[in-house]
Amino acid sequence: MNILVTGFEPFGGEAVNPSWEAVRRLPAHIDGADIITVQLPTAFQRGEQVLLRALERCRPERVLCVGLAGGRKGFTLERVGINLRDARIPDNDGAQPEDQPVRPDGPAAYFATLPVKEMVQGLNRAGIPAAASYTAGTYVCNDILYALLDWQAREMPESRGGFLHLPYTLEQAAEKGEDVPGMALEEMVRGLSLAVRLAVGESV
Ligand code: PCA
Repeated sequence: MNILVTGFEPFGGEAVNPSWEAVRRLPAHIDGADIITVQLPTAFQRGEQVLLRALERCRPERVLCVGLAGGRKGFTLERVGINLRDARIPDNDGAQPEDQPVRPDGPAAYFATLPVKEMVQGLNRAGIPAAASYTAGTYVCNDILYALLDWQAREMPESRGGFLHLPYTLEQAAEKGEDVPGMALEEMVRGLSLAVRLAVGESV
């Protein structure tokens, strides 16, 4: 069993992106599964290119893409990717698509195929605040989730995929003001390792 776990490069003027900081700290193996980690550019076009190349190269049985959702409280496991690009800010290549589809001929949405509820429950049981989410937004994270699920549906329907949004780190949150939620990076790494185990465990 192999699982591809991706994180994003920083964007929107931030110095770090906790998603890549957590992903790059994962071990190479968890519960007998090989973990492949890849950093994605936070850019609509290049992000998809890097993802699709990794998918074709590794043909992973499980894929968990991870991104930052600054302002959310805990981990959020996304249940759906929608066929829409509507960027509030330019991506790292300066592209800012508005009201455009991810795939002009694709379905309106794809549901994540990882066991979202089990993952949320498992995380909560381990003391990591986590919830299911029904919107991954309309920026690069949603784009990547949609592109992933579209590729899996066509090329590798037996594989499973999903998306995890992380909150700000404590340092990022503190910079933004007293009401902004954050989580310690070590806690994120612990939670992400468990999320990977839960994503893989279903079939073992
Ligand atoms: N978060 C952004 C894109 C990259 C990231 O980490 C998003 O939620 O779309």
